[in-house]
Amino acid sequence: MRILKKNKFYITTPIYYVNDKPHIGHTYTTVAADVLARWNRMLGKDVFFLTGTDEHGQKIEKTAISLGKDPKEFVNEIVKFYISLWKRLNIEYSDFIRTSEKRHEDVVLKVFKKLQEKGDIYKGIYEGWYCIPDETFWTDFQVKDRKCPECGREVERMKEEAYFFRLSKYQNKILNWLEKNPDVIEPKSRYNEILSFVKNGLEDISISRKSVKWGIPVPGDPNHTIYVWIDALSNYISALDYPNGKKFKKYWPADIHLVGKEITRFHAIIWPAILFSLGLEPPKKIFAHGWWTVEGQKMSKSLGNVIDPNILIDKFGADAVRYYLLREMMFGEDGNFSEKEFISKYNTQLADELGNLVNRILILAEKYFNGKIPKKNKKINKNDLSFIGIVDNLKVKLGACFEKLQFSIALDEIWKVIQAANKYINDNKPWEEKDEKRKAEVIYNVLEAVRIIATSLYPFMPETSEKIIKYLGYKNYNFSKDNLDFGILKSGQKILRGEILFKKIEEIKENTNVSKEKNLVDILDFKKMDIRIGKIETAEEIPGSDKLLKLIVNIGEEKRQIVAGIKKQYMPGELKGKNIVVICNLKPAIIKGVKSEGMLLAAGTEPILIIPERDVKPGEKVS
Ligand code: ME8
Repeated sequence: MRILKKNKFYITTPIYYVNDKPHIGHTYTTVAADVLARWNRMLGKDVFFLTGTDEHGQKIEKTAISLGKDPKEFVNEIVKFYISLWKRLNIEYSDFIRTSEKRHEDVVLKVFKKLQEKGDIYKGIYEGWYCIPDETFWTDFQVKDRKCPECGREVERMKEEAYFFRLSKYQNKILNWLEKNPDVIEPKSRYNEILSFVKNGLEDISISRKSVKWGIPVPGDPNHTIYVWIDALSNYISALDYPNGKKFKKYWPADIHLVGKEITRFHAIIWPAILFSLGLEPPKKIFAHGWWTVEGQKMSKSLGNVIDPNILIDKFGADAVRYYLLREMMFGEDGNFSEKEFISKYNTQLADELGNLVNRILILAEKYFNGKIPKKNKKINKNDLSFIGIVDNLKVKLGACFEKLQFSIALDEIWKVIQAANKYINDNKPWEEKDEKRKAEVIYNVLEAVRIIATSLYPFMPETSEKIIKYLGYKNYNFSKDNLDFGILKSGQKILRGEILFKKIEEIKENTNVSKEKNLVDILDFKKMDIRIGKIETAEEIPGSDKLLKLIVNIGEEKRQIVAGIKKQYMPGELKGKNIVVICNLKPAIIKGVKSEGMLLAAGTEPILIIPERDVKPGEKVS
């Protein structure tokens, strides 16, 4: 049987690491993919939209261990945050792949074996910078001044046996592919970057690690696990049941891999090389979008400025979040998240312009036409040609924008129609119109514009679109591109007046709620803290310091040296034998030249130690 491929559309997001909960960056890519998937469904295509999670590797293994959890148990907990967020945001994916699933692991093993059979894998020595306490290898690119980028401690040059993939063998093939397909990587700046990187020469890459246990073992050599490149990238075909699955035959090659700009090389060089080695076609497009910063700064846990999309949804609703993310930032460029800007866009564009338009016209139809869609005139009044032209042109403009993934421009175009409709009502003042026919005509035209606006907004704001369509009296409605034509709205249909679409939000002054909330520690952050009872074994002064004492504290299975600023309150002699509360899993710090491997909990500006009321064993967890 021949499989009809022409009308299919296969779109993917990166699979996200589950070492933490999703933030607006992950949300952005997934919402953009959902918008594109919905638009392609509107075009009548058979869409397969894949997202998922990247669950193996050292970082996840370590985070799990620091929480006293088995990695599988830990990833099972975190993945729920992704699944529930996507549900709240109405992400209609076709499949959600997890790299810890058996179906994925089976395919990764097949891929590895095929590359081996092809002669593209060999065993060699991987050399890199190694952080001994962290048990992590780093590349030259990641290490500055011989310091571990994670903990800041000195790294050492180390060698490890590893499997390598012959990336260098595919240099010419990749170069040819890039040169023949100048649009295959977008935006253009990324394409140029990749092209010159490939021209400079490709080196073979290591594809296994001995030091990582939480991963898929190399077939026939279980001391090694398969490193992220092959494991993660294979998700795009494992979800399709490569090599023999029907889905694979139907949907591969991917029409578009949406990724953030930092993983472009990974997708535009390593992945096509693996595919060439497997004898498969490369993806048709890789689009690398830009990065969100928050109030001008990089989002990071240590800065405490990571934006939790759930808080935004609680406050503004799922559609407003989807809208803001895609309207604010040009797809492909970087953008800045600001709650002030969010509220301003929400109030002016969603509440004033869109919300008011819908509300106003429904009120007019209710008042003058008994809550029904008024009669449509057979012939268009020549005074309305310009307005109807604007509305009717929208579908062509949208088509062009979606073709180029210009989401924010598509929204600009929809808003031009919303503004034109508001202006048309103001100019024609149907409430003053004496001629009933003309009054009907004006109100019909606006209601029809509203139907087209709702249809065009469907990929971006599906809940809002569905509400508007329901208000226009539809029970079943097909969100399709054909329904973007003017003149389809049926006269006589009974309209509904539901709740207001977007209630205005009061302006929040400088200290926004998000910035207050961003200082809140969630349960996951708290669980990460290892807080225990410690017994002070010795305390001594630190020469040259009038505040600090050096303590040796027994925290159960080990003793820690801790530097504490309590000299003014306590004499070293009185501290011996005291039980205190200690945070045990902080990175060691050097204070006044003395190493400190933990922190005491104390209260007040002249800190007084927090001491348990009764005797508790050293090492006991504080919860
Ligand atoms: O890289 N702005 O996973 P990850 C915009 N598992 N987008 C952002 C962002 C930001 N500030 N931060 C993250 C991985 N993203 C690998 C991918 S794919 C085979 C393996 C989005 O959890 C963006 O899409 O670090 C970025 O590429 C992705 O999240 C990285 O997610």
